Amino acid sequence: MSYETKNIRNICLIGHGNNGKTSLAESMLFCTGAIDRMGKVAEGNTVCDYDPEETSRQITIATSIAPVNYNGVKINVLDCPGYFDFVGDVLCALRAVECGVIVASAKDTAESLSVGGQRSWNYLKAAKLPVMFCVSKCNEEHGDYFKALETLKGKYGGIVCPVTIPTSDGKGVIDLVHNVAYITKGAKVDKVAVPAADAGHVEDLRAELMEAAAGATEELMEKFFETMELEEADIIEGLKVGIKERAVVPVFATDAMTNVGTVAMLQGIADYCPAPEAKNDGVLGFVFKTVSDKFGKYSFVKVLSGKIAAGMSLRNVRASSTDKLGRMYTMCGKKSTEVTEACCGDIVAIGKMDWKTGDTVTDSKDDVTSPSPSSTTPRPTRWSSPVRATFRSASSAPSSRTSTTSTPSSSPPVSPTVRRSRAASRPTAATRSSPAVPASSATCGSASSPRTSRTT
Ligand SMILES: Nc1nc2c(ncn2[C@@H]2O[C@H](COP(=O)(O)OP(=O)(O)O)[C@@H](O)[C@H]2O)c(=O)[nH]1
Ligand SMILES: [Mg+2]
Repeated sequence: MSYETKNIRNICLIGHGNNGKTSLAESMLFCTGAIDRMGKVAEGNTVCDYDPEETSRQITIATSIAPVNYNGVKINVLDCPGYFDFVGDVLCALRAVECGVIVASAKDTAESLSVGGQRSWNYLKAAKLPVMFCVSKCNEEHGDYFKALETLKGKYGGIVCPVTIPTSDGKGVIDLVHNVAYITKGAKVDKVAVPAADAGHVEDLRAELMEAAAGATEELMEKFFETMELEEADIIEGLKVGIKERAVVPVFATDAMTNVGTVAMLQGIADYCPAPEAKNDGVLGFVFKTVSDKFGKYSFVKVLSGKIAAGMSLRNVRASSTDKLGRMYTMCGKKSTEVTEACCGDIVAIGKMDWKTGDTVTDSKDDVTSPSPSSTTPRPTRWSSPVRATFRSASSAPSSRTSTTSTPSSSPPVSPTVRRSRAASRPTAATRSSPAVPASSATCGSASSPRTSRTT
């Protein structure tokens, strides 16, 4: 199936380990029919945690990609590791997405939002990427969505606003924008009227949402002040603009185990997440991840301009070599499906290329410059977690993998906004840009992961 740029969304799931990112990706695949049986992390059979190290430890070690086709929109979901030993892979993922979804647990709210959540927030802020929150495990015992929401508001202020909330009976979620409930039965979802038991609460939260959406533009604010209400189309417009500008941070409720809230969240991503920028200035791609394992060697490329098609030859700017492309694939975890093209904004895996993470590839003979690193990058600090200790002692891999190489360079993930503004200041039209190449790009997403232990 071929897509247009306007129908592509690239998001990453980040946040504290164990908060439910991999399970949410699995639920997204299940609810959209990409898989007919839902795997479980504890059983080692999820799409995204496929490496033996991951299945045995029941944690995500390297970023996996799950393309989710939701009503004609291709949502490339990048499921990132939660433990910061593997932060290199998280930073690589940030360079390929237009929005970061921080997954926070409705259970153990304080813990799940403190370390991992705050770090994720800092990374997204430095990358100037829009943020969404997903409060997971809403149906788990002691899971409390509203407590998590209050904690988020306390930490990040009034820009945080709920878009979906759980129904009081735990059977679904209420979409506050459209004022409907999504009641979940297995993979199926019924859209019904808001249950009477939740109606009063919903009214208050909708008023809050309207106010947040109104703040996105002056025009919407004026409309809002006239009637103290906004129409549905205006709320949507306000959310889209506000999210893109990081002036609104929406919060979604999910429970991956029961698939509650998953479809409503996919709808929200399709509706409010920015699509990649559509550029047609020759072919330009950025290698944000390289994997070499028993399943094959793949270079994961984000298409920044034009279209990458099978049979093309592209010039690797770093290596000054022109290479004929190997076979192209859409990857879903470890499963590869051959494709013949990838449109601007999409992510494609290209087999058997001698490329490295951080490389820029192009069809142009002109110089392609990479913007210099911004000084705003958060430098990931050393983080000693129990996992690291376990990992070191249990793994046959050299300990250097987790000690220094998972701490990437000081170069940042560069957001499209930064790229655009930098591109605008460049002197010649012929010069095109790609995200910054980290000073130690060869380490980005590499040595921290056994799955990508031969990553270059
Ligand atoms: N009850 C419940 N458990 C969940 C949910 N999401 C994840 N879990 C469990 O929480 C644990 C960690 O989930 P995982 O998806 O690996 O979290 P990640 O580290 O953020 O990717 C696993 O045992 C999951 O089965 C949820 O929505 N509800
Ligand atoms: Mg995971």
